Amino acid sequence: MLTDSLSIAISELEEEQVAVLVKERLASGVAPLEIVNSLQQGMAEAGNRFESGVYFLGELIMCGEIMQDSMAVLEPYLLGSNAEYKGNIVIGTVKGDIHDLGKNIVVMLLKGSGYNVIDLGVDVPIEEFVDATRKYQAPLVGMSVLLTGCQESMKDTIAAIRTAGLDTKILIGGNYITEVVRDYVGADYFATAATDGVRIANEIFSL
Ligand code: B12
Repeated sequence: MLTDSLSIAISELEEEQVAVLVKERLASGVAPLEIVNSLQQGMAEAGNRFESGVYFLGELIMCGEIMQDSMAVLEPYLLGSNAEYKGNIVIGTVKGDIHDLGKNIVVMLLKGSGYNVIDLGVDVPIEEFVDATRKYQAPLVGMSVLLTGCQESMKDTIAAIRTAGLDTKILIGGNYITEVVRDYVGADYFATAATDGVRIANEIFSL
């Protein structure tokens, strides 16, 4: 049961109310990531309604658009300003999956923490991950997945990176990822929140 008014507003697709609440919270000093969390919880509820047949694809699209508008407002607060350069990270949403709102938040936070992020976008073919990892000699590759059906393409992508002999750590993220998924697809780390992704990246780059 949602109790946060912002989570409720986005789950109810109340576009104007979401915009008002995001601005109000920023103005009253609420941390931008806390605002992202509220939005994320509301979107998960919209997803549940979709799953149970209360919402249809149109509502899901609308929900995504409201989130995108909110992120445009939050972006300047999430992108830190003068972090020192730490290194290259390749990131993308795996083949077959076009969800990118969560990945884009991770990209923003990593950039704000000083990383040079090579964002390959969504529905990324296996070879593109392999080629970019090689080209940028990235010590870390991030992969996003929200569709359970795309676990196999994530597994294949990771296998291809390993087979190519590239010396890189692989971090997977998405809201349903667990240790079991990490082990199944052969990744090194997993995260279900963008902030955990940044913490893991910092650990890897300080090794
Ligand atoms: C918005 C949305 C859409 C939008 C996406 C818009 C966009 N540009 O991304 C649209 C309408 C396009 C869409 C389409 C579909 N969707 Co959809 N969608 C959602 C919804 C409601 C919200 C996702 C979201 O953006 N959340 C907000 C962000 C901020 O959260 P997040 O993605 O979890 O990301 C956070 C973390 O997970 C983490 N993270 C994410 N990636 C990464 C990567 C790394 C490296 C790290 C460190 C961290 C990390 O950090 C983020 C911030 O903390 C979810 C519901 C849900 N529970 O997630 C369903 C959901 C994911 N969709 C679902 C489905 C079924 C579909 C469709 C198949 C529907 C259809 N019949 O066509 C299509 C698939 C299209 C495709 N090929 O990919 C299902 C998946 C079910 C399953 N088991 O696979 C869900 C779970 C809904 C449901 N409960 O049924 N969807």
